Amino acid sequence: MMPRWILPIAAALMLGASVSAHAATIQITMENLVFSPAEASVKAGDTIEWINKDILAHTATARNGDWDVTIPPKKTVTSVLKKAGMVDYYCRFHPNMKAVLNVAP
Ligand SMILES: [Cu+2]
Repeated sequence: MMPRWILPIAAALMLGASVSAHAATIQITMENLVFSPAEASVKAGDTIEWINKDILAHTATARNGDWDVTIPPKKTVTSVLKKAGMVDYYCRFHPNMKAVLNVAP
């Protein structure tokens, strides 16, 4: 039996693949309460791999409300960026964790 969270991730990956043949996967790491890189330039349709190396849960929460990803301790969660724009995001549990995604169309 697959864990329940596998299905949405698999669906998101397939969706991302169909958006663009050139979609890339970008890794953003959360370690010692810091997003790295703090500023990343990506493209709409790209997949972000959110890698949490901490023993605490983190979120990647867009200030404009577009997305909100929760990453459990020591886990990796993927999400696909659908909208272009400059997005400030932060962690809801640790508001000092801040970073920027520059999403090109
Ligand atoms: Cu956090």
